[in-house]
Amino acid sequence: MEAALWPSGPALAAARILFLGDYVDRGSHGTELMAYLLAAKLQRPDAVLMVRGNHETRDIQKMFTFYNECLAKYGENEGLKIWNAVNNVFDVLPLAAVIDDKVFCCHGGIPPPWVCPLISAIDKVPVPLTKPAEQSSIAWELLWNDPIKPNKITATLQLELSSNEGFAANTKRGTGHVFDQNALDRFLLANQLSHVVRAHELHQNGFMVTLQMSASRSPGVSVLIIPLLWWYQRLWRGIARRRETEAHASQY
Ligand SMILES: [Mn+2]
Repeated sequence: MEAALWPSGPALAAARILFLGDYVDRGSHGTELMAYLLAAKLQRPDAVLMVRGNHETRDIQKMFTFYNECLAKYGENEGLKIWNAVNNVFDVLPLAAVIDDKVFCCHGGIPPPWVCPLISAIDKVPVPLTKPAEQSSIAWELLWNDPIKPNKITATLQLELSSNEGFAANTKRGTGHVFDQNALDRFLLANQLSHVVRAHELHQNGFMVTLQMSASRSPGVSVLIIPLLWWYQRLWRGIARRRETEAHASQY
């Protein structure tokens, strides 16, 4: 990914790029990263695509770092304006994307069927969505959910999963749900999809396959975890390096 994107940057890369959220609260360069991504988006709106993550919400940023980052960098007045302006963008970001009618992408995970029977229901989530927790349970599930690996399922959890169509309370996060293989299979079948790609968890290797398709279905991968945090950090380090090089060159 880095080799394909970095030489030209997202705006000129010979690909369309879908970012999967959590652009802020991840280090001290949230404002710079957003300026960079939005500049790329303005240059090539059709090729730079962004979905919303759970950190693209005001309450979370106040609990984490982005709110204070804006105020510390730009002062109480301008900082608040900038923070609000960035969040006004977050309020209208899509919550999910489908690639080639087959690959479902979101930040957290699939929503339970009693909240979202078919993915067409996502189109009815209000826009702008200023308070996802209060305004839309579909949005909240897409932002927060996690898959659970079979080897992490205890007997108690299995009972809860079995009686809730493969979903159980997400105790690690304190909100949203975890979902199992059965939930994933039902979701893919109901929506005629082949894969789910999501973010929300960091993996040092760059990605991780969490759940495989059931043997009765076509072989392949059904959930991928893409650690965008890792890539954003590399992206930002790359920008910083390039600036240093340019600053160095301009001295001579
Ligand atoms: Mn997240």
